[in-house]
Amino acid sequence: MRVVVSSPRIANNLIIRNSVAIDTNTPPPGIASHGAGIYCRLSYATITGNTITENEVLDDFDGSGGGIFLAYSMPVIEGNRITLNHAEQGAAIFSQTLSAPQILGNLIQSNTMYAALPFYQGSASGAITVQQAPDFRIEGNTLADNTAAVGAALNLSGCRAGRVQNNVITGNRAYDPTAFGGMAGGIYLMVLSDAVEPIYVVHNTIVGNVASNIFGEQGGGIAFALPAGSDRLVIANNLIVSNSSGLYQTPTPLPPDGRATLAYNNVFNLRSNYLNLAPGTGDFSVAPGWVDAANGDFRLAPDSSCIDRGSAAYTVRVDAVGTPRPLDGDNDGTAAPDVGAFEVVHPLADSDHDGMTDVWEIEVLLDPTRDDAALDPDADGAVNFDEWIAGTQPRDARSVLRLTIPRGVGDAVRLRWLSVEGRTYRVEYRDKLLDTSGWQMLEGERVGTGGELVAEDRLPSASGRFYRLSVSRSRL
Ligand SMILES: [Ca+2]
Ligand SMILES: [Ca+2]
Ligand SMILES: [Ca+2]
Ligand SMILES: [Ca+2]
Repeated sequence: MRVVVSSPRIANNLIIRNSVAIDTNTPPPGIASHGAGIYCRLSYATITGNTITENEVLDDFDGSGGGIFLAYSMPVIEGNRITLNHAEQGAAIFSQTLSAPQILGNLIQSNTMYAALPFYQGSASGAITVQQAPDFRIEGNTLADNTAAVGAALNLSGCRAGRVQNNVITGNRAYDPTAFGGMAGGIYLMVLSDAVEPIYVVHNTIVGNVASNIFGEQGGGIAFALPAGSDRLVIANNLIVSNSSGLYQTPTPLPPDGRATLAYNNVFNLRSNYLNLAPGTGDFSVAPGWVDAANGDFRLAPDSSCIDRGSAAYTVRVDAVGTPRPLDGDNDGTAAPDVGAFEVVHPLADSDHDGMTDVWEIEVLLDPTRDDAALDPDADGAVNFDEWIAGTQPRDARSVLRLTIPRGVGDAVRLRWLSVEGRTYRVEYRDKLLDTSGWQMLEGERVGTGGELVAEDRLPSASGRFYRLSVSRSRL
């Protein structure tokens, strides 16, 4: 598919087994073959929900973009499965000069160039390669099992601004079949001094990636190059764990190299954690404790020491699955972001101290990070805190506690309301609003069933009577 000067929506397609051979028409022969799955030029494409698999660019000189190629484009690439594609550079996605891609929530797995010496020498740069972007966002993706010589999952060079956040980067391997190369199993960055903003690498879970070669370790997790005078790289709140090694800064011939800002990363790897650089402020090194690493579930276990250990200065508003940050994941009364891509929700915590638990606020789409108890977003007359007590939905005006009192009284008054399980109700009455004897209970307390409840007043006052319904949360 070739897209030029347009903003198409490319959704829910299967794009499979397309092949771009070596381009013999563009002089000099044998160069410039790009975009076997989708080729975008001057395009604002929205590319969502596609499966893009087993596509190949066979040019082993500078072929790029086995899955998707971008030139002068600003696409949103979201929620796709991009697997088993082949190209020399960017086997999954290659983004060329002046493209500003947003790559969100995709599965990018097992992309690489063929390695069959002497014809094919594997991928030179990683599954997603972004070069000289004015800006980019790579967020919430799973990048797994990709192979390339430099930056097996991500290779980001000469970009002027951008963010890599909330990604899970696992099982990628920096490998060059000539056996001399292999740098940055997870992420490779080269940041020049003309970057207009820092490149932010924050809240990623980078685990089990490899960059071992005959020279030793060159950044199983992350490797970066900062020429002298370049310091616009922030690496914070990441889990960099169980990689062959942690962070590696390439030495440049003429020191001093630029310095990256490292902060609040957990760097805990098989061999060296830091090569050619020092730990940053708040960096630490412990086994994180996963939910189920064997099955690829890299959320933090409930007792993980990475909970609430991140820095608010470098956080992202939501985690990889949309859970708001920061939450009080250890329920000690203070909320702070967790390190890595996922925020832990403690079953009892109330991070914003507004009386409603995080679990419930997330379930009913309220904000668990700020006091919104007194708001009434569905305008049904019940504020959020009252809906929490009543067990009704704060974003659904039809869901509200209301006592229905029939007009026209016969020999008995039947009062009705919709009940909720786990709640206890009492109906009370008085004959005059200013009755000094106070409210009298009608019948006993009633336990919510999830259905309608009826209370019957068999001796209504002939001159009129006031009723009220109160609700409380039953004990758990
Ligand atoms: Ca937290
Ligand atoms: Ca709360
Ligand atoms: Ca309401
Ligand atoms: Ca409501």
